[in-house]
Amino acid sequence: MRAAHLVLVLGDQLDPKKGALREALPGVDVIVMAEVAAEAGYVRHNRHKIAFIFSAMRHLRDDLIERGFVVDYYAFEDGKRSLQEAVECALKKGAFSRLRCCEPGEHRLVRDISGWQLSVPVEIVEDDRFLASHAHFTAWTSGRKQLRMEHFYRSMRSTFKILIDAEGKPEGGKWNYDDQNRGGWRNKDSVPTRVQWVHDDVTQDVLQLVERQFPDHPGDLKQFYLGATAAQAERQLQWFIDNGLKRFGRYQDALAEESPWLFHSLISMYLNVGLLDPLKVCREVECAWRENRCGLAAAEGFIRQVLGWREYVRGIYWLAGPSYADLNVLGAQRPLPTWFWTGSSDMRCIDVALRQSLDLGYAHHIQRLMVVGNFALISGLDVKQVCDWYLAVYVDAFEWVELPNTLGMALYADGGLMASKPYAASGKYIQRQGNHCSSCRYSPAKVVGEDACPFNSLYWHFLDRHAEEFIRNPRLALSLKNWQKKSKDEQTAILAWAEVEMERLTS
Ligand code: FAD
Ligand code: DLZ
Ligand code: SF4
Repeated sequence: MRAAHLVLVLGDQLDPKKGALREALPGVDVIVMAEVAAEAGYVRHNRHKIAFIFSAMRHLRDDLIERGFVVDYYAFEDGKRSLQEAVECALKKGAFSRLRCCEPGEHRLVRDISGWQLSVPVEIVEDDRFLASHAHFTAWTSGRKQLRMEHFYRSMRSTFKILIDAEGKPEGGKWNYDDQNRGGWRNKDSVPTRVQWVHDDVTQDVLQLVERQFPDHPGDLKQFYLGATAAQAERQLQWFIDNGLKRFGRYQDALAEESPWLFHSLISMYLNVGLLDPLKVCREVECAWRENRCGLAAAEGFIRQVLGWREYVRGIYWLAGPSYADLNVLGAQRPLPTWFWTGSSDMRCIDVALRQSLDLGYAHHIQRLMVVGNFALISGLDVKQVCDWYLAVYVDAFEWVELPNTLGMALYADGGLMASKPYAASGKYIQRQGNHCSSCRYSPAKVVGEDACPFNSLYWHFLDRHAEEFIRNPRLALSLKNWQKKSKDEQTAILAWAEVEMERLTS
């Protein structure tokens, strides 16, 4: 029998068969888990996120104890301020040959943990909750001029044989059915009611704790809607496959007044903390298609998100290194408006997205990218402040996934490492994708004037002020041409109005 290890399990590493737990021995090793102020407070995390993580941690603790492990668990009100403090306290309680820990999902914590001076050595094992290991992603990047998601996604489909036919070709003859996934919301379909959980005593205790301890954080816990166990996460996935998947593709990019989640899966938070396994998720969705329970465009559209985007952004985060967070190639420096914390901008699409983000910790992809992110991009909001806001408000936000999506995809602050063009759009796009504009005080058809949709003038201002940087990008040629076709007088009026709007909306 080998010497005992102290095994540190972080709040987003809750798969009992993976990470540092994979080789843990019941009856020999001791597991340490800690709810600590440093992790709960490094940004103003949404209360849903803190409650979800604490409750899921406590459920895993109970599960591990049932499997025969000793778990040294520090609850928030035990007062341990940092993970290091909890680990030092746990080390004093036994004789351990080392501390084992799975690689955290943030450079900040990797740096911290690697620097701990403890009475035993620290061993950090690779995070095997992802399909593409660091070596896999690095090998894929080798010799490539551009690191486009689509190419990575195709290689992942082939490697894991997902939606691949007997001859090794993509099912249906095409890799990507994105052209069928852009429907707007016209109120023609009814949105199914979501799974409602009856929260057990563990979750009820945590909800009260979070109300008590985090009064200044966003999040309306009266609406707490998350499960906290792998079984609940699996039920959410099954619910989605039965009720959402069929229409997921068609309405993937839709924006609706009626529902925060439309036909989206609501599984990102479970995947990100280890309550769901990404490969299993992809296989179950593939299986639903093979059994004729959804169309190919829906299954492919969904699998692309999990097998493609999710693994790709993680690869980019680790490849780019800690300095990625400092990039700001467009020099965006306007302070984040205070209404990001209240949802009172007076722009209907933005306020709907902000309020659900603050109250529930959830917004779907198009709200994050084309509504909130688009506004931040075209009005030149400070990149760091925007990224911190995204890291704080969303239940599923961990830096490895939040940063590339926000800094790279939404804000184009990495100059195109991730996105082949900035995701900038005028009010017309938002109008086409949904029904917010009909209840807005602004008109998406107007560019200048008190009732003009602010997205319109800001969009042209963005293109104009960065024209030199964008001129060589073929994907922006048409937009720039449309701008240049306008008369000088019109351009002057639009630019002047955009400046008035930027000042008013961001001061
Ligand atoms: P669905 O729409 O049902 O998609 C299915 C799954 O695909 C998601 O659960 C998620 O695991 C995966 N996925 C889809 N798109 C992406 C993507 N671009 N990157 C990574 N995974 C993806 N996702 C996070 O998990 N955490 C974040 O902090 C986060 N921040 C984002 C910030 C911005 C600016 C943008 C544009 C996107 C961000 N995303 C983030 C990606 C995506 O918006 C969320 O994963 C998705 O909205 C979660 O809701 P869902 O589970 O209902 O997803
Ligand atoms: C996000 C988070 C929060 C809110 N609280 C804790 C905690 O109290 N204890 C813990 O171990 N982990 C927590 N986490 C998750 C960590 O911050 C996470 O491991 C890093 O963000 C790296 O992904
Ligand atoms: Fe948003 Fe403009 Fe439409 Fe108002 S008019 S909802 S601000 S896109």
